[in-house]
Amino acid sequence: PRQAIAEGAVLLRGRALAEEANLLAALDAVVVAAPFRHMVTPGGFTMSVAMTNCGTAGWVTDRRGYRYQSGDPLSGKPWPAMPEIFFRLATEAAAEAGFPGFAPDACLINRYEPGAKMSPHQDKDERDFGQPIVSVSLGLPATFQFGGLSRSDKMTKVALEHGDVVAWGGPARLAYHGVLALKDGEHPLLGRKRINLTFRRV
Ligand code: MD3
Ligand code: FE
Repeated sequence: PRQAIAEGAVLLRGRALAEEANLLAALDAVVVAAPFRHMVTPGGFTMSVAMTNCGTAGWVTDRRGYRYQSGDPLSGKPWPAMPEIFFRLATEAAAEAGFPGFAPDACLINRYEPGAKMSPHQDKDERDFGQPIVSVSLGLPATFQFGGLSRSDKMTKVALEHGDVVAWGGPARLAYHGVLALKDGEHPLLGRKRINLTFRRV
């Protein structure tokens, strides 16, 4: 089922479920090579969401700013390659959502434990806002919120569950969005956490 949740934002409920075992195995391999860490924002705050990356570029933040870089600052080595199963899911889901030709080079992996949240922000560290963003939710459900192009625009909430895939493009690409504090719970495959894979062309 394909559901428009805003202009340019398409929710594919359960789209990742058929591949859940393969996705989790690939995720484990990435995390062995590049462990999750809590990054620090330019303002000096440690993020409650733990992050890592795979692909030829990875998103990082530190006291110097936000950017994409080819290497993991923890190891000094390149980020792990994007697993084929990740790339295929992202490109196929994008095409189904109306964004053919999407070829992500970066996958940011966010880990939420109970209480972790992401305050409303825009994704604007990429060069071409004509490219969509694809996100895959795994594990515990979260309340996602998105608004308009201005921080003060009213926000709409949507529950994102294990296996849901969302493509954000067109007029939704620069929308403010965030994730409310994760409620505690136990997911049969992932335990007490939520994982979000965010695919981008940077
Ligand atoms: C809507 N992550 O990493 S993914 C992020 O669930 C981020 O971890 C959230 O926001 C998470 O930057 C949300 C969904 C998402 C990603 C990008 C968007 C929604 C978006 C860009 C524009 C509008
Ligand atoms: Fe974002």
